[in-house]
Amino acid sequence: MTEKLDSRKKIDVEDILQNLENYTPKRRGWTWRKKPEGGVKAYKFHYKDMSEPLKNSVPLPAAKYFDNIDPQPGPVITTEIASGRFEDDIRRMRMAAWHGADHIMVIRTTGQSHIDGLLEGTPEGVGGVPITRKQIRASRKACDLIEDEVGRPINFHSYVSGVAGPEVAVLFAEEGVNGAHQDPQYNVLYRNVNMYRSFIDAAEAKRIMSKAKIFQIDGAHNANATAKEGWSVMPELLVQHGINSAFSVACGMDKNYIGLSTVPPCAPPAPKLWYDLPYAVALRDFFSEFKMRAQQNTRYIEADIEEATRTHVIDTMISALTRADIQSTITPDEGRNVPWHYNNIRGIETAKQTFAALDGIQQLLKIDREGPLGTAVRELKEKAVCFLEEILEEGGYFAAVEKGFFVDSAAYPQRSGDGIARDGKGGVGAGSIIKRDADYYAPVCSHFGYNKLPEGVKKTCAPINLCTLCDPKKIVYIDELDPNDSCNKRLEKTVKYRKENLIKPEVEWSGDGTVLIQLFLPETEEIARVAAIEIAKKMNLSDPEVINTQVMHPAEGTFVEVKGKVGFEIDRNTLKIPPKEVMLPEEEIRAGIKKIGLKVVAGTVGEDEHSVGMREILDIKHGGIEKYGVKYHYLGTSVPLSKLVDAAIETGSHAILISTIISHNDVHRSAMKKLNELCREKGIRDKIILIAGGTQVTRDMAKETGLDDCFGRGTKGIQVVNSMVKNLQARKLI
Ligand code: Z98
Repeated sequence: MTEKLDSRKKIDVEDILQNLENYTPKRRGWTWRKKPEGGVKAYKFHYKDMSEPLKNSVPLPAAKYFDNIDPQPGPVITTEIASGRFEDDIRRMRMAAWHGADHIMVIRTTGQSHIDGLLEGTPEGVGGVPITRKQIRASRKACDLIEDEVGRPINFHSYVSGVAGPEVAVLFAEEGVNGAHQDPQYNVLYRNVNMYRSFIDAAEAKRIMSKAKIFQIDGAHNANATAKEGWSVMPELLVQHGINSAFSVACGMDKNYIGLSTVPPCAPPAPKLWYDLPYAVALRDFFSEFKMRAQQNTRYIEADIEEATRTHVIDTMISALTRADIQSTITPDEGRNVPWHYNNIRGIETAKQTFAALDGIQQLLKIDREGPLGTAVRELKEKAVCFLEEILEEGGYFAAVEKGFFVDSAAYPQRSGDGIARDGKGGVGAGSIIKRDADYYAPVCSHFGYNKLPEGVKKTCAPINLCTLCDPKKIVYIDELDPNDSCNKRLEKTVKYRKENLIKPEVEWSGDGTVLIQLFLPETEEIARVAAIEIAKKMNLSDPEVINTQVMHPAEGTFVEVKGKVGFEIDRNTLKIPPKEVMLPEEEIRAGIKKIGLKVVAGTVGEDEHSVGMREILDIKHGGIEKYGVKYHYLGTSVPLSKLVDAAIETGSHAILISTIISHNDVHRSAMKKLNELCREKGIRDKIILIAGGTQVTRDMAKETGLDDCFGRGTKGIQVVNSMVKNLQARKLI
């Protein structure tokens, strides 16, 4: 039984599945990040709005220049995980948590919202995971371990909307799910669930969620994702938020647990800020007592990851400039038709980097309400109020839905007549509402509405000796119902990739073999698409599919991304892994160089006129050794070895760096050996460091040629100074 995760080992999914029938979550209810008063100090910086750092995490790539700090934004960061196999999602959750996600939403499988009851077992899903007790319990159990590993609670989340809303809410309350989407309007508009049934179910579900401290996210953002012009429905979005929030409060929910799902409704190339900023401000004015769960605009995302990232950055800036309690991250994977889990990580990184960069923005910049922004905010609010008044005049919410008030593409008060109209007598679950009898009594807690307790009964569930919410031991755990469509069967097939020595690339599922190739073809888009598939086939990729193209020029060429699958595996045991070089901290390197006043002579040796590689290693530009304080004498190209040695003696240098590129007849090897011999002859070998570099040079040549170190293609100045300082330390010269 895994008690604690080991960061050097993969999470053991089979082990998580052991003894699930007796597992109860360690923690229940939603949690926010902790923002220390007075901000957070990290490296040489003082962050104003950041939250407590993690115990274990993967920082942003540039963090290595800043002592590897990993500042964590104030808002909770969401990622959406949905591969169709929960056993694979568990590994994704761990990676996401290490990058800074603490709200993990699991999208459920297509069509589950139409099923009037609970699913059991762990069948494979399409477009998401079938949400079942086993799937939730195993995922929450994994989250319990992961949150200990990273040192911050993880909020696990899925959906309570749909015809089985109340049943799902009970399931979530029992299993310690921390957040859920719940909005009856979502059922009505997008899933055609009967409108009356939806609101009755919602009352019940919200009551249960409320008692379990499950954070609620509404569904208003779906209108700007569905409407023809997302930005034109802004007043309606405010109204939809208002309806769900007011209804939730009426059902007994605490406002701190009610989140508005808000998306900046416009996207570039439109002048986005003129729509999105007034909208963000109006929303936060109206709903100041509620939590804001901001999400990037997905309405206009297609398959281009860079475009999605740019929009994400701007949308996150709007959050930072106004307010977000939760920032959701999403990627263009819907357009690509595959959940590329590493894109989840990229989305999390985008939010983390943007919040770090914009830390304290509200102390530097103020929203100017005097100018056009104020006018636009006021206009939006007025339109939202008029929209609500019109709903009342028409006979209320249900009448307005019947008349197609919602998701009408025109900017209110205009109407295009293309809204989503629903029949009050129709939809999934129509005719299923039954009035409670006068003696109606349900012996369960968190129940909404009329409930006639028998005489003398104070606690509702006392006559049945407690309900499942009061006594979790009463929960009936059902394992797999279909032994074939089960995680056990699927895990058997992938064990070789997870626990044994076979390696296969994966994107969606363990061992799926999926890879993405990026190529440029000097052809028109039409030709490039077809040619790219042929190229992928010649590379032996199966099921090749173009997932993105970008015209570089209509005639000159096209960038294409193709996904496909490889059929082979690599045996880890056959790989020769070079020993990992441990680099000294940059501060230590600089201090060592300063202490000795490190000087070197350098030159390209033999008949060699190539000097670019050597100059890159020397010059401060592009991070050469000069950057770290090393002084150098560059003697030029085709320098005789003896001249280098003499120059080293004359200048009192500590090292000689030679570059050799031409390698016919192994001249590079003989030059390297000769340098060592010359230094010995002159009696300076024990005082001087000898290093060679070049395109044909490899690390292991040092031993063979008697030099101190050798470097090949792609070497950076830091590696050379690291080597020199280590060498000086070993010789006790510093
Ligand atoms: C998000 N990217 O909000 P189905 N209920 C509500 C929803 O908004 C959604 C569902 C249920 C979005 C995710 N939202 C999309 C209020 C979906 C989903 O019917 O099982 O697909 O329920 O983060």
